[in-house]
Amino acid sequence: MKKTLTPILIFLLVLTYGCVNDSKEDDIANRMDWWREARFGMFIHWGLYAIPAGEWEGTTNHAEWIRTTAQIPLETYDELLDQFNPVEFNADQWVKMAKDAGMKYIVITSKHHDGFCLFDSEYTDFDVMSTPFKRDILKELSDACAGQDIVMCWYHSIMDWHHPDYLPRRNWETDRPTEGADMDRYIEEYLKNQLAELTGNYGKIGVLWFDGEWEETWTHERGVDLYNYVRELQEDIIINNRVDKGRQGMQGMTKEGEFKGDFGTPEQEIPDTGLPGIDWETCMTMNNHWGYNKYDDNWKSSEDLIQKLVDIASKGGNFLLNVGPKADGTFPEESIERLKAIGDWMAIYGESIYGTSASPFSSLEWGRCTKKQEGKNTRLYLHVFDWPGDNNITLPAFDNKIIDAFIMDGMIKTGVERKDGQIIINLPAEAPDEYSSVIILDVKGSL
Ligand code: H79
Repeated sequence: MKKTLTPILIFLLVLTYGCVNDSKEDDIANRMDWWREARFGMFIHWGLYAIPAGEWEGTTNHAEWIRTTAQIPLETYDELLDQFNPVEFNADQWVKMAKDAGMKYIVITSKHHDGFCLFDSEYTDFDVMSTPFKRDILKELSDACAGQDIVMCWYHSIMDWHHPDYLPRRNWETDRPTEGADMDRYIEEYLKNQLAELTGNYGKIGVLWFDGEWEETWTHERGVDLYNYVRELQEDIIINNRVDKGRQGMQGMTKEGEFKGDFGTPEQEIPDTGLPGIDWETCMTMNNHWGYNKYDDNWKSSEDLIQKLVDIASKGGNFLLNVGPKADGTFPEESIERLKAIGDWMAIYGESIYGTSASPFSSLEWGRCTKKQEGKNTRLYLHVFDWPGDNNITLPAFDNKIIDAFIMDGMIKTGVERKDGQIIINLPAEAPDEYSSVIILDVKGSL
């Protein structure tokens, strides 16, 4: 009896394990679905630091780090509270600007390293309710996002230069004694309670984007615990890899090993190649600063930003593009112009970005490629950055049968032929788009 049952039991055990495993992977895929489809989001860095606008006692290279880069004593920094009154702030307008740019989600600083909270928190007075403005900015934004079908997400700094229990202090801070400070209490009674507020009071949240995890007080164990805690608060929430200690510097991908985090976070850089099966998001500024700096005029061109979005999509990543609003509650004019230009491009070419996956070609001298599986066939989007003088572009050889080629703007059919193994697509003399024109190539099967 025993002999005959054992193999059956083992078989059943293996079967159950297989099913459990599969369903776990399905859950992850399902919860990442909207994010993988979205490809493009807006980062917003806003807080008290918008008031000095990058300038402190004659130096002008500051932004959201100003309290540390200008070594401002806590008491002095606290005085900014009385000046925070962004009367021009209009949540619907902000969300509309993101939506019109083709962005699908917004990640805003609920709290940056300075500790100031843009929301009404029960656990601190260092929040927007202590300013003359007295309006919960995150409430207004999350309502606006819900109304315009944009996913609301929070950037929440682990590092905190304001809370008395957070350790370590900055090495130049001599007026804030560490006696009695308790990092565990900071986590259990402050950080976690605020995360409960942020996931409890504003509807469904898409992403929790942690930062400041590199400090020596933040450990792998604390990262795992925080990840599990947040996932219990909202089970479908997506959490970046800066919750744990696995980030590889500014390059941002997660190191090998048992590190938590649903996606990698390259900062101010784009990986050389995509990494199959790995979710990642490049976050980047339009000029040199995250928070508003009125002296920073090193703006990337609209063409550069559009081509960066395409480059990232062609490597299977997301693009989180930053805006640093001014203290009056408006976006810098330069940011508005760039969002509009990107939006005009996305209105025509959005389908070549949303829900696409990485290029099947390793490199293309004239631009980039994104692709979409459509039933049994594959649609390739060929993004031509450098319009050729000889009226055609060449693709490396592949065996799939070619169905058709189109100029995407207007879906105008164009010629395509195979020659010496390569695929040659005919193009009109003039580029249809000044930034990046897209040619669609439909082929049989998968690539
Ligand atoms: O919120 C924006 C910046 O304020 C914040 N992240 C973006 C999204 C940021 N914090 N620090 N930095 C950017 C640059 C600091 C990098 C370093 Fe490190 C921290 C260098 C050494 C410690 C992390 C760990 C990167 C390299 C090693």
